Amino acid sequence: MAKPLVGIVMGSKSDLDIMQVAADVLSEFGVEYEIRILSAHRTPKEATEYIGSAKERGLKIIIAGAGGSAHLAGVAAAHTELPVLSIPVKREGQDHEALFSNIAMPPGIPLATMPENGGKNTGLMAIEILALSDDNLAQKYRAYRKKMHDSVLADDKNIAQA
Ligand code: RP5
Repeated sequence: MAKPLVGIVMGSKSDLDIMQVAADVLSEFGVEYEIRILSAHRTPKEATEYIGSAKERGLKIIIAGAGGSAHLAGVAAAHTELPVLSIPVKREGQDHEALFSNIAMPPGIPLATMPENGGKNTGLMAIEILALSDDNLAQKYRAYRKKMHDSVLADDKNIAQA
């Protein structure tokens, strides 16, 4: 089995439905990943140990997701030189606090904040980054984009003929 390249970490089991979407994208492209539940607040030592050792364990990207104050992604960015992609988790009835928290990082510690609940595009962004140094993955990604392109043109043709 290939070594995991992406670490997916979330603050709570309740974030899993959102984070699983990113994991499924990685699976679709055959990219191995780790998936963990580690909280910046409830398990701070374990969370920072996991993130702090990610690079030497061979991971290339961290995807971190949390809701509410959503400190996990920012804390992750502070503990690694790897790119960290954040998914702000937003539930019904909540405001945009997770998103606002994640875009308010101090200069010097970058965090790539993706859309609220944006599991799919976050998974695809990880694929784009990994594809920069993996021709096989780049080819798969090109095919994915072409399929999407062709499907829109097929829809267009159908609607024009209706
Ligand atoms: C955050 O608080 C978690 O990431 C989750 O989005 C939210 C609620 O957590 P639970 O109370 O459902 O465990 O830290």
